[in-house]
Amino acid sequence: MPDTSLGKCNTTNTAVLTWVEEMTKLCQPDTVYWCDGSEAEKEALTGEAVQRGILIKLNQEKLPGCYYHRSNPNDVARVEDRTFICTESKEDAGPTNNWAAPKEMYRKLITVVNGAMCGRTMYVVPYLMGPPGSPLTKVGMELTDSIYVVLSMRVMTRMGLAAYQHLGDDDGFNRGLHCMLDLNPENRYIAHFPVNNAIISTSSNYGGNVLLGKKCLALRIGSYLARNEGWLAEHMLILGVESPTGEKTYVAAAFPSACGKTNFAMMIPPARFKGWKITTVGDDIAWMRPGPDGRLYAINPEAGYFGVVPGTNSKSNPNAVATIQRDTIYTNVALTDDGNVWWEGKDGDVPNECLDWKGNKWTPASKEKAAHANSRFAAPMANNPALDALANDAHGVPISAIIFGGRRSDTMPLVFQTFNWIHGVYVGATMGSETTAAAMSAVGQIRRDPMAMLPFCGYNMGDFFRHWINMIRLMKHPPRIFNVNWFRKDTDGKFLWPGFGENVRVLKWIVDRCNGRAIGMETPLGWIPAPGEIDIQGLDGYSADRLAKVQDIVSDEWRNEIHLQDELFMKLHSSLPKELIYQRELLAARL
Ligand code: GTP
Ligand code: SPV
Ligand code: MN
Repeated sequence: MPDTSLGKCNTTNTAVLTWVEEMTKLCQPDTVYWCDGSEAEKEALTGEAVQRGILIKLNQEKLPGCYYHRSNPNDVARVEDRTFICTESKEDAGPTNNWAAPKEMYRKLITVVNGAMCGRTMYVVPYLMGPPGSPLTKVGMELTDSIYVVLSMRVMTRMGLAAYQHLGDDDGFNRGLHCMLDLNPENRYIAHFPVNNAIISTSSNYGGNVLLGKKCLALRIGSYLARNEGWLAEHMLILGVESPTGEKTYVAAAFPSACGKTNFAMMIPPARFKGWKITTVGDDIAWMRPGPDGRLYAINPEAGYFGVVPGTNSKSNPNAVATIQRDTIYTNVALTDDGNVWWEGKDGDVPNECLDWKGNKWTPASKEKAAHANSRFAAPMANNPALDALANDAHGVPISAIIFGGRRSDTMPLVFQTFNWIHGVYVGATMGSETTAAAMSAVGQIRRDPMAMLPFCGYNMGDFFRHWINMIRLMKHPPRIFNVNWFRKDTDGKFLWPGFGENVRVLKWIVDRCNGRAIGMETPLGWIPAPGEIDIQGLDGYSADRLAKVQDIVSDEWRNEIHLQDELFMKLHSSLPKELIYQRELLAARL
């Protein structure tokens, strides 16, 4: 018997009811479907998506519960130039964000979404960012006319009735409205209203633009709330390191989009590191607040991974390969004729023929890639064989180290430890990285991406640095701050460091430093490993010479680097904390 309660109104919260009614009047959907997060609902909506061609059912023997989706080719990544922070004054959004006055943006978007759901269904999606019962957890409501968004939110968040339980009679939930429209990029807006805890997203159906719990709520609105409430909302993975003696250390790391967070968070140590185990708390977002013991505690507000697919294989990321074997939505990879998926860098043979991410015939002779460079999997974190035991813990995990790192072919050494908190804030604030396919813009250009938050900070970046500096007052035992770079290249353009699972060699040094073991060596940049402190045994053909190259501090490169920081510092001049200018002068003097 079909479940007749599916889709019916399922809350008595008057704030929710009133708001849904208002939005229904505005968007004029034919039907309003209230989601409850149940299995029956998943089955019904998946069936409908397949029937309407929104999802393609993959080979269920090979990939049980897995589905395939293709985006409109004009809609395959976040759109930073169409993303807006709408605050009363432009200064509150700051010079690194697109700004619009809330009144004007509301006026414009009301025209855009007026009647936008005519002939369509509006899904009411209640969700939690964070484990139920955590003091950090936030409730979001997303109204969307995209069944793909509903099914993805189900994977990526704790979606369903649990959100109403957490909310009770309160009206403190994020109001998110998503209208697909016709995907015309000219009507594409990702608009945030931090003061109203509201988001409106139009004319896109892709990832970070439309899964409103992720970048919009957990980072842009989240960072705004975090500043007001005394915590940190960061673009960081969270992992646990277990040593052979059973010592457990938790680490959070900020790398920009498509710069290695998922890979680092799920890494499997090489044979040489027998007895070491890495466990994943989160792969993209960390919410962190000081605990009563003076340490910084982190939760992962998400429930799934929205990961970069190309390059994922049993050598680079075996845990990810295991995670995406079931209950996964694949977007913009290639499709083989036996209902399987393929991408550049997948295990096994290259297919003789398949359909590329646009649905066109592809062969190994084709000029273009079969999978889009920013093709993604959405997989439940519960599938991860290395999921940390505390990944769902309401209190979160105590963070011993924070790691910053960009994608840099030169200048930045493999690893160094900053001298203290404020020096660490300076290193994070001045981070540079080469741009990637995760955003619709040129790829491979160096830009300043402070703390990997350039596209995600919901207020003035200078005030964000101030907030970071102030956080030290709330922590008796602050995390140590490190910087890494997996992407330095030699003169032949080859990576100087093997990366992936071998990164545990660097991580071990970081853990040793946190736990008072490694001695280190002082340099102008900070503390680096003393000779022998990074174990390179068992690294095929790797020499101490190559390690020295990846750690080299080249003065010309650093002169240029300090100079490159000008751009950001000038841009932020009116809000930049003076302490950071002082840190820069100290660095210049040391060099
Ligand atoms: P977002 O989901 O966009 O936030 O990305 P992410 O930071 O999680 O990046 P991810 O782990 O998906 O890595 C992106 C790409 O970086 C991979 O496809 C790899 O090609 C590359 N990568 C990741 N880790 C390493 C590494 O240690 N060394 C090298 N050379 N490349 C790496
Ligand atoms: C990123 O770009 O940092 C991502 C992918 O994690 S998206 O969800 O599209 O933002
Ligand atoms: Mn990300």
